[in-house]
Amino acid sequence: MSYLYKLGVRWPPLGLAYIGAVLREHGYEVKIVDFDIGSSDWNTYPYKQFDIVGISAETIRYPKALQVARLAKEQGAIVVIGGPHVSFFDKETLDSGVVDYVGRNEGEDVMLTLVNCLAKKAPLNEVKGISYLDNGKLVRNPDAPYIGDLDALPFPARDLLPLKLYGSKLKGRLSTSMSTSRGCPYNCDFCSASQFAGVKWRARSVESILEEIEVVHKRYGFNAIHFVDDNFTLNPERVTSLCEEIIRRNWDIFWWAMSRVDTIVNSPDMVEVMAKAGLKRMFIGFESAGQRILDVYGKKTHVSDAKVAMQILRKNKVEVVGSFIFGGLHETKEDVEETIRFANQLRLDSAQFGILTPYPGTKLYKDVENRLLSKNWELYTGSVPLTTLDYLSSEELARLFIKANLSFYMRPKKIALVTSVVSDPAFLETNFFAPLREVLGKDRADSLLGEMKLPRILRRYSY
Ligand code: B12
Ligand code: SF4
Repeated sequence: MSYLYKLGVRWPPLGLAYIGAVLREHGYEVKIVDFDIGSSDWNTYPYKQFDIVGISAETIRYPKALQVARLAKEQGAIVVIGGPHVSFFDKETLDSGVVDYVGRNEGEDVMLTLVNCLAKKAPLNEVKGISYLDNGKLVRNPDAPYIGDLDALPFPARDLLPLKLYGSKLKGRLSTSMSTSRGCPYNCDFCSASQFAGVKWRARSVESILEEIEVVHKRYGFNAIHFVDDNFTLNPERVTSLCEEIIRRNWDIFWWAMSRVDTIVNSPDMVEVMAKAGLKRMFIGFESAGQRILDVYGKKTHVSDAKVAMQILRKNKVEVVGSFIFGGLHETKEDVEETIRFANQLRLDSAQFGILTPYPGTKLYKDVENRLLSKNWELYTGSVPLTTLDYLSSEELARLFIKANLSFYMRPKKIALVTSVVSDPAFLETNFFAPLREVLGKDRADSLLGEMKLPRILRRYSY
């Protein structure tokens, strides 16, 4: 369980729900099982009831996905796996010997074509976007084209999921997730969004989004929505039209979205109408206080925009979750400390500090492949040092990561969050102490945690 799950950030697997909807539309019987929510019996699950088992895996869950694949294959199912990890590591995935097909990138068309071919026992060379082994030799069919018209997709099959069990809340209201666009033109070095979903941003029409909001709001009874688009605000006109229509229809919904500082600064009017239409919280990737570092990350934003964006959001009473990354190859202790101070000065409602993590498919991954400290994918959570850096040791980086979190959250208004995390020793052990020991070795990790003079509540659980 990731710390986000622990904090109640739990959203349904929309990717599987989209694929499920498409397969069902074409007459196939589909079941979705989420082993994070509802059923945790992955190791005793009767996979033999399915002809085909499709598994979704990002990096952290990839090792567990292979365990599930092994069981499904042992029970005679055809195993297909997809998602943002395996799309870039098809060979490694197939070499595991427990996966029959990797579906690369967007899965709806790929999975449907594959399932159609398997059902007809037709040759697979025409199925775009899959990789498989033929007599031990990797066959990587050409990429499937990105889905051009997202409006043509059915809405995710939410009825196949235990929706209410996810329990994510926004300002006290039970919320669920929705996706209104795919792709990202910015191609930041540390993020795989542009490689995975393309640099061309593809957006659904306002009408299609309104129709889905209506279903989620009226049929499923959710009064809050998390928009998971990487760049919800990329086209301010689209957002403004959507918001005006939500206001006109008098829908009482709260919502959350992700954006960049530049769009906020360039479109204050858009923020105003978003707030009127129910926007309550925004996730913004500030990433760093150093312009040089933002430039190295290829983020294409200006540090000077951060405070202006905050003023605009504050004025409209929108809460802000700021994301910060440190551990760039050439970052110094002073650089990181400047980012920590910056995060504390921005008057954010919450902050997510991440250690720069090389996810497959990113430019960063290629740059640091020969500096990796571990390829245990379960450690790729963003809280563990995973590369050697020019000016910071792994201990220093881990120390700065702890300091960043404590300096931000050990304040009277924020302390509840720290308490909820540290009051669970098993959780801290699994998510923080054990990974640090694995990467640094026991002695170095224990000496770091001892030396950190963590507040009593943390120290009590650190050994
Ligand atoms: C919502 C979200 C979350 C939610 C959980 C979502 C969930 N249950 O799925 C929360 C907030 C909990 C979360 C947490 C984290 N997330 Co997140 N998250 C997202 C986000 C923004 C949207 C996911 C989504 O719904 N997409 C929309 C659907 C339609 O797309 P999809 O899920 O990719 O599915 C498509 C394809 O992947 C494919 N596919 C998927 N499954 C399958 C299966 C088969 C068989 C086939 C053929 C195809 C296929 O077809 C689907 C339909 O086209 C994505 C970014 C993004 N835009 O996708 C990041 C993303 C998935 N997260 C990411 C990361 C790094 C994290 C964290 C590590 C962040 C952190 N530091 O804490 C944690 C780890 C959580 C954990 N697993 O323990 C990375 C993953 C990179 C990687 N290689 O692993 C992403 C890609 C962001 C990014 N661009 O870097 N996340
Ligand atoms: S970090 Fe944001 S802006 Fe940069 S590529 Fe990823 S989704 Fe796009």
